[in-house]
Amino acid sequence: MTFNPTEFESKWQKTWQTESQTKTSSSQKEAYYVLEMFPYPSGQLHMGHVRNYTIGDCLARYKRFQGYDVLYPMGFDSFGLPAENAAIKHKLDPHDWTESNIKEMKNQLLALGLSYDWSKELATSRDSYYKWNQWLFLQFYKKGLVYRKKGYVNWDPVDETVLANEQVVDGKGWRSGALVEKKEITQWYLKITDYAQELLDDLDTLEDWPERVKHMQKHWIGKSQGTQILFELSYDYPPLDVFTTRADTLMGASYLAIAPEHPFVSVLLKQDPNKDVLKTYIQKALKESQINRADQSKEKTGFLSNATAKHPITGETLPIFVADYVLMDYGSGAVMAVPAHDSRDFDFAKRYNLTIKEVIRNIQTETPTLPYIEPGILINSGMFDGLNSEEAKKQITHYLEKNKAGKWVTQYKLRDWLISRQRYWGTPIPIVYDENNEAIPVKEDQLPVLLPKDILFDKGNPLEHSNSFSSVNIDNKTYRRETDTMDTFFCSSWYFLRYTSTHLDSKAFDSDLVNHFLPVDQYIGGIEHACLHLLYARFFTKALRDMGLININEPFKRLLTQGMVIKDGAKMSKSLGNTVDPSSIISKYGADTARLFILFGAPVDRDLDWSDSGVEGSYRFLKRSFNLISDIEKHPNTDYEALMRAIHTCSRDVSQDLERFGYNTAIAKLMTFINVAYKVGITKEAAEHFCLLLAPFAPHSAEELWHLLGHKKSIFTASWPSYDETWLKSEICTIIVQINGKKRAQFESEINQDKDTLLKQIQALDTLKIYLEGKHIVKEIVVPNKLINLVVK
Ligand code: ANZ
Repeated sequence: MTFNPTEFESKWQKTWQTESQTKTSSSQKEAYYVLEMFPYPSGQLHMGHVRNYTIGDCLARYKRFQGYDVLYPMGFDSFGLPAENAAIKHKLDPHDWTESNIKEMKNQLLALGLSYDWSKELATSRDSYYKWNQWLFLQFYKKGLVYRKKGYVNWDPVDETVLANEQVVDGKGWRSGALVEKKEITQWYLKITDYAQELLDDLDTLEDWPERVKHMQKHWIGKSQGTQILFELSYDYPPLDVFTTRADTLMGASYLAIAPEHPFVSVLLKQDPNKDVLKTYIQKALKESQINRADQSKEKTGFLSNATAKHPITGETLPIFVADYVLMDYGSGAVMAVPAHDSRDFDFAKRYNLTIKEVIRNIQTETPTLPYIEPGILINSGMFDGLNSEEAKKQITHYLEKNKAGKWVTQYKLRDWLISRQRYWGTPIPIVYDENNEAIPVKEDQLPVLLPKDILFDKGNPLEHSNSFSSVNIDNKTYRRETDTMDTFFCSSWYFLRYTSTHLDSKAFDSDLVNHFLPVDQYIGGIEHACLHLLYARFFTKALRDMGLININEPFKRLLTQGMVIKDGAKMSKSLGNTVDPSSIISKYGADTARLFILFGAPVDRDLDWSDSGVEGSYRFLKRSFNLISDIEKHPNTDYEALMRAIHTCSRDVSQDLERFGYNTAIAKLMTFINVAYKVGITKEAAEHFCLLLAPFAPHSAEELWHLLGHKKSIFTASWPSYDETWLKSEICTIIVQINGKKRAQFESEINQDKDTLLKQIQALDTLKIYLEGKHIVKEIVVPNKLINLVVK
């Protein structure tokens, strides 16, 4: 027999599909849901995918062996920009382009031997899926979780299109090269902030999530407790509220600063004597990204308005600046500035020659260097002098509350989720507008709102220019359709629910099946999704629970974030030119070699360094296993006990490793077994046992060998082997006995015996009687599991 993986792999892949042994049966058996983050169908699988999916497949196969009813589905996150770019560049229909990529990627996934239940396949760009995006949007709408407001977008004035952040290169449109502007347009938002506190609290229930991911989400939600302070204005305008976590510094406030987008700015733009200067300032500020504006090291600039504010305790008059370092989407978009104790305010005060009043002092410092940003003891603060920062926050807030000038508040950094995209290749938002511009939800029985075909990609949003789409007649009245489509993250926020009942026509999902299979027992994907996708999916789950559609609190019970695949020390990427094409590895060595290398090369959550010699090593191991087991007569067993010890130890260790994602160490143990088997020969039973242990990792080779051993049914219909404890206990070593430095005997003993047990065994040895009778043992020297030297007199 020669080892010819490319031949037998495709044979088994076909058999597995036709026997549909990977189908979820929804039987009485306990359910286990293995899920991997579904790919964008670029058409080309990369090593990151291969790693992600191999890990999942190994788990899914192991769980099936253990008797679970495993749900292991795959689909495609197929809306998004690349299809539109292909349409522009190659004049292809985004739908055709996407479907042909899906086909190609599916073939690659099949070639890896991944055991998906393909009857569950979905693609988010098919109307059978996006219809339910629209239906869900309407449910959110009914619940008050959807609203419209004005927001800023990147606007390419030449292409007349909205750009995603990643399409803005050095401030210019990626395609036109035109200077990108900020444009304020009305857009749709989902109210994720309603769930901020629960999303934060429930992180504690996710015991099997990586700490790192939970930490990132916590930071992203960004809860902070502080004080809202009201400042009366010199203008006829409601008091300006500011958010501060440092109410203790209030007596040191020397000016207020508001964001360029703050509503009060529109008043200043009308009434300020220098409104033209202000206008120019704002135009410039709005061109900057939020990240740049928040950058600590950046020079801070502002516009001094003629409006002033009244200090709520001293009554002092404070100037008001419009300043780009204040962000509109945090707190209230306005701050009280305390230059002595905040670095940004300090820089700003230096630049504009503003009062820097020290009000907090660290007792240890005699001559303080400002800004001093730590807590301390209050000075120059009148009745609050001498208090420490914590106490002062309480007393000052209390004072403000009494005077109706402030209160305790909780702030979150988390913003509502802007889902509008002014693009074609996405889910149309199911809204129409009447002649008064009133938004009216499309009736549920009118879904799906289909994407039109009469589209042109040369300018702007194709949906706006499509005659068949942009206006619609309902009950003899003409309405204008919403032409925004949804952020593709909307699709991925609930696809794991749809998998339970992909082909359901009448509903988004079957609630009973969702409650049966979810939460997902094991979710596997990249750390890059730690915040957005994983947070949105948690939000959807909670919102759908509150609508009574499902009864789970969290979508993903366990989360594994797999490491990256790197080569020559850097992440594999096209731009670095260090990619390895999975298909070329599969056609040269076979899928099992690729899988084995990927799993053996590093612990699943660490980065995996690609190495050609590692791939060859995996290939050699499979070939050695194959040569041994395909011809066991050539390797008759010569030491039954040693073989039994080896296979049962291997069985125990592999089982334990599989329980904790120790895939690399499990494979090392399989390798150890093969080495022993080459020494002591093998039996049919041991060979079968080994095949079962190998099967989750290298399913094709295991299946091929299983059949060569005489089986007619698939190895994947067998159960996971148990190991026999009695073989594990009897791990034996040979102990040499020396008497006064000379070897006099040797005997077998269980490993790791203590000295007294060994002495008893020695005294029972007949051959030693002549050396020991009538003598006195003065000293014993023990080399564990090897030797004992007795000094006798
Ligand atoms: C006065 C003050 C004095 C502040 C001081 C800090 C130090 P965290 O902890 O992240 O919640 N802030 C509030 N809203 C802002 C906005 N829209 N744009 C930029 N900065 C804003 O941060 C809270 C602090 O960030 C607030 O406390 C406020 O500055 C600033 F010695 O108020 B502080």
